[in-house]
Amino acid sequence: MSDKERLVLALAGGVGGAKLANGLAGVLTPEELVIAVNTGDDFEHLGMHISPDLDSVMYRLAGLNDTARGWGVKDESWQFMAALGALGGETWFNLGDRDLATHVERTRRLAAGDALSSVTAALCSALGIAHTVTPMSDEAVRTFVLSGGLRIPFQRYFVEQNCKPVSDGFVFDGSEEAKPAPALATALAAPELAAIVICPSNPFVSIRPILSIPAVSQALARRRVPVVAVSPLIGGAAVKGPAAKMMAEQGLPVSSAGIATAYGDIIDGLVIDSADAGEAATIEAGSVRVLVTETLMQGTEEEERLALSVLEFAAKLRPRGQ
Ligand code: FO1
Repeated sequence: MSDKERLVLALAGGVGGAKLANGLAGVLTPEELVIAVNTGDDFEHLGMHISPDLDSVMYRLAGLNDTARGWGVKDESWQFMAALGALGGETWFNLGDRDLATHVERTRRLAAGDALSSVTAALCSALGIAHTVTPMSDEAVRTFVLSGGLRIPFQRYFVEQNCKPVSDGFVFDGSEEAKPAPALATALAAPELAAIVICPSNPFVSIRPILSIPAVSQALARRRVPVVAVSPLIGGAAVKGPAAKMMAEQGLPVSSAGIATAYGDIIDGLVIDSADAGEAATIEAGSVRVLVTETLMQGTEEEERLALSVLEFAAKLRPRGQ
């Protein structure tokens, strides 16, 4: 990447997305990076607006994330949940005491009329995050999992039903009418945009909701810059979450080659783990170039190392058709 042309747009959702987003934030300046986050997982719960993926990214960048649980805040306490349970309240979705403050403050600001992107910017600033973290849209887009004729709201599927229902498909309610949030729209149109990085997130329920916004998919189809995805699978298993199960249910091979198929012609390059090096030739037989490297991220050092490898790889790629 030349110095003149240096803006990276990262698309992220979930825990894997938050880790690479943090790595990118460690090696790029705030002027060089925009992190656009899935809000298809958002929902209204106990009168509050919960944005799980925005929170995962925000907490990781602020160094507040709980590494063992994978979601929420470290050093958490659960007095609110215990008290709520004692009152016979709804306890299927766990809200820690510290985490609760984020949802209460986000909900208050939204009720006062602020857009989700402004609220996110304010929360990030309060937590000392200098990089731009934006929801994919200020309008509501809600993911539903289709299963045996049912339409299950995403958090009911993910948390309450522990991802057990077989997924027949996914609906991103509201996406057709949704516009990209201002920072995402600006990044997609920026002359200095040099690469789009799809973080190692679930392609079906973390990345597709972002791509389901018409202006986003149109911008990617007309792209002048390489799009590089990082596979969320290592050795045929997801590092976390239901990606592998969903792939099998969608009739895709549960492998990084299957991830390349899931993204189709949206991507120019795919980063896969060394454990899956044997799949590189199969993937490259299509028009996707492959980088084989260590993709497991267990701390800042590994997040930043992977971020640098992804950026170097992207700098060598040309977008398709150019
Ligand atoms: N995930 C769980 O598995 N169980 C929970 O009770 C839970 C609560 C929760 C609260 C706030 C938050 O920001 C995230 C939370 N998550 C929980 C994670 C969340 O459901 C998933 O990480 C994402 O939606 C999938 O990317």
